[in-house]
Amino acid sequence: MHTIVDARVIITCPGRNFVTLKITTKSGVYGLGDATLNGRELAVASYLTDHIVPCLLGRDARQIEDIWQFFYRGAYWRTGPVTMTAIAAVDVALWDIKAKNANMPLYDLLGGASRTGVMVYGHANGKDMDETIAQARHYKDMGYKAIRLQSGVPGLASTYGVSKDKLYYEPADSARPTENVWSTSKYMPTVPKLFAAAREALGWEVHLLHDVHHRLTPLEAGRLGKDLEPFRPFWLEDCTPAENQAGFRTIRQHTTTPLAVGEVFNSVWDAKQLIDEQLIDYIRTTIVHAGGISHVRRIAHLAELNNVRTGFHGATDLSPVCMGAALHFDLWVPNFGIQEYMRHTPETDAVFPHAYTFSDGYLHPGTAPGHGVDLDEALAAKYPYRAASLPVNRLEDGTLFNW
Ligand code: KDG
Ligand code: MG
Repeated sequence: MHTIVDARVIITCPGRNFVTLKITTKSGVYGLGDATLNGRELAVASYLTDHIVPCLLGRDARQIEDIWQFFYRGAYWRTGPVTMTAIAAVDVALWDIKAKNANMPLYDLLGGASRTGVMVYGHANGKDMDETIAQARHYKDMGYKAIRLQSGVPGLASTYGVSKDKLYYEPADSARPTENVWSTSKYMPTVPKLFAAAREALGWEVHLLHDVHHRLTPLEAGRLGKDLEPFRPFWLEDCTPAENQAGFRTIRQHTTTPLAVGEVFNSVWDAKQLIDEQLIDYIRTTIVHAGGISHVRRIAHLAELNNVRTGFHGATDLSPVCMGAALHFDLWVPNFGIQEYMRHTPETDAVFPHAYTFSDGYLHPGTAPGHGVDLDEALAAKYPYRAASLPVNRLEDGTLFNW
């Protein structure tokens, strides 16, 4: 009855590419897991189809932990975004099945609701400060309690993270990567000005966030954090690349602005020093890119011991399946901080009918058994895969840059 009899990868592009794993058991119950890795969708699809599915068929779907360990420890080549995204898809699909069999919403199976809703933040983007503030007002009017502010930088033609879309966020804009130009000296003074204007326009009740997208050195990040302190930011995100975790000690020595990191992490090992030494305040590692619920749960527990809260990545390139699973996790996890929420297009929402709802700045995962997100396969088949890459950055002298 619990034997896995089918596991299939479904790729669809209702505006952007999404990869979904569908696992079915002998009794006919199925579960869905997101396997989308922006710009590398086909690599994960191949990893699943060629290496995981043949080992999954015939296993007992109830043995989530053993299956997770098999694919993690048994792979020899451990961790990495492609591997961990593929493992996450299996893990989330199996949790979905377990919760459906138990006739429980996933959050109940995890330990029950710890809060009535999940506070989310959206992105206010603008080509300049005025446009960003106008967009932030719009989010506030929609009920958002937290808003990320990103603005174009005078003198730079385009800036990563400042998308033309307003409610969605899609930086993968062409098959071959677009090349943006970056200047730290042009960027640095713009952010405190933006925050000063935002406090003036929006008041002090609303939480304000900013994403640096890994563009600064630790010392520069410390300076930016200090410059932002008077405006009480909720967090400063990805202010420096985190491969060198010790670099965050420098930032901590210079600022009390809370720090958020981890959307590109795929394992607890990427964050261990940051969390152990309390060098960050929010861990952003997502369920889809870090081995699923089984592994992110370990990261969250380690974080809890060190006063670090969760703040999961939730841009438009994470599918509704990931969002559904994340919201169940968020509703349960004791050390929840905030959840990013950039919406999906109506086409995507139609392909992935879901139980989660937004109201007054909070999302709720709904009470449907499982994670509450489904996939309309017939509709999905109408949107074939389209290659799209994330941009790269160069400095003004042409140096390829991405710290
Ligand atoms: O795929 C990459 C995007 O999801 C990323 O640029 C989004 O930085 C991001 C964010 O914080 O949402
Ligand atoms: Mg980010």
